[in-house]
Amino acid sequence: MSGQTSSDKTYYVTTPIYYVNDAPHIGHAYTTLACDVLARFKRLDGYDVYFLTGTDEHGQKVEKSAEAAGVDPQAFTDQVSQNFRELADFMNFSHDGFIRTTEPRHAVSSQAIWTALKENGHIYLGTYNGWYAVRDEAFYAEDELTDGPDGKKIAPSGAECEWVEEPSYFFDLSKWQEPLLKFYEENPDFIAPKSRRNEVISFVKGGMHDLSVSRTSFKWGVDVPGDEKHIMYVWLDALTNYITAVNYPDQESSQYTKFWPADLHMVGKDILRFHAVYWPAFLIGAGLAPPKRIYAHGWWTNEGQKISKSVGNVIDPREIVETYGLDQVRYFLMREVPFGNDGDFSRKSVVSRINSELANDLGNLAQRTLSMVGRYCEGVLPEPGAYTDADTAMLKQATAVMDAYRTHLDNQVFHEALETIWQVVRAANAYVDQQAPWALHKEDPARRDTVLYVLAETIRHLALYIQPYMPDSAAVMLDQLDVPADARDFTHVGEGSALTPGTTLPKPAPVFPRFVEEESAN
Ligand code: ME8
Repeated sequence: MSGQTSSDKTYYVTTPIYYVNDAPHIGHAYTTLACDVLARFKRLDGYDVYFLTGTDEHGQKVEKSAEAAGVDPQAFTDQVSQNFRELADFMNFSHDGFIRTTEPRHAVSSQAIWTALKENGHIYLGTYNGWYAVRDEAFYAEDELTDGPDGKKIAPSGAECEWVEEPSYFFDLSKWQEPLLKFYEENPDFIAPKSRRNEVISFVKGGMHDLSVSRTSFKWGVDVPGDEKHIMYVWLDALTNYITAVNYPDQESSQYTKFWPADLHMVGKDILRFHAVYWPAFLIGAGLAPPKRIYAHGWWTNEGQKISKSVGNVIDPREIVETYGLDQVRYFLMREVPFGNDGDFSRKSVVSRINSELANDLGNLAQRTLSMVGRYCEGVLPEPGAYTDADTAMLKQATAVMDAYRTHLDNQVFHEALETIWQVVRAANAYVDQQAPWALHKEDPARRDTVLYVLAETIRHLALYIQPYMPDSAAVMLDQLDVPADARDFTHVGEGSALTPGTTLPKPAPVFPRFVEEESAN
């Protein structure tokens, strides 16, 4: 990636901050999971990581939800924000920070970026006349809308729009076409995947209107400095969370100098425009560095249907975790869909991946290897003899994964990284079948020992690799091989940290049980 400097060993990754008007669902879990995998990977790879998530608590949508619930907006957000923290806990997310936009430090930071934009001549006072969709918290031009039933105007997202006419401050977005196109050109990795980059470029080439960045008709937001009749547009406030969390406006602070610009803002495709167009314009306009990369992933459907509260098919992450197991769900979400594409959540596919890839391929490999160590070697890891070509090839394939793994995750190709790891799993299963240690047991115990040792070393590597995706299961596998806690990061890939022959291993237990459907299910 471009633009990396001497602080190469730091990594700042963020999720969107989620609106508190809704219960957390699988889509939110998905985005944060992807960031969690990256954060865990980078920590294991020696980086100083800051992984941020949080909640977006201002704006008309939240104000209306609070009103509907009959509570004051702050009490409402306190309560609903907690649901997102709980989601993060039970999904085993390893975030370093959880930001809420109603925190006092965030008002300071949002007002500071506003002031910088104003001082740099990018904000002016006018009147906004136009269409606004509360659900999207977004303004739309007339020609983007269609006519819905009852003569309502409908945004491309399907949200209803209302006509807004009020005094407003504007950001001079219309002047940003050339600077942004130049920025995209000079930073070809800024927007990923490529197809999304092309979409953004053609949007910007189409020309942009100035952006209304304040509202006067409701109160739930950050006050505009110097003009308290106005509150800041919720997206300007929301995007600023990424710098609030690293201590902006204190640009001298170690947190800021260490982590800004962020390495990656992970978002869903629905909010790419805000991140890839408005956000770099705001930052550059305020004299700040834009983030290094925005990745817009695809959209989940449920058994082929769009997920929506009104359809009543929202997938509750807690329910699926309780049904299938946490690491199983984490694996499925990262493996099922080529990252970046839309994907379908199908229970049949979940079960199929659990049973074939986790239980059969990886679980069985570990279980049968460790049981043979138990049965044939009294649970003591045997001493290997001289390696054959097949042994060397097996070990080489196991250690060689690391380079490809790094590249895949630097490009956010999560499913390919897993596929690379599973090539080793399949090769190891083929190796067991070919070497047949059970047949060697009587005839050639020395050779049997070598084969079991090579397998144990291969499993050690597999367990190291799967840690970012399935941390708990990986820990159990590493415990079963008696790998010390301080020998589990990626510097321990390779033969320098090979298992010590003669170690007594704990009694193995299956890590990935098969999922058995209830009788009533078909
Ligand atoms: O947009 N499939 O918050 P939000 C995949 N507050 N991902 C999904 C999804 C689905 N079906 N549904 C939601 C906001 N997501 C703003 C963000 S950031 C400065 C402000 C995920 O609660 C996906 O990451 O509506 C999407 O971008 C995000 O949730 C939207 O969350």
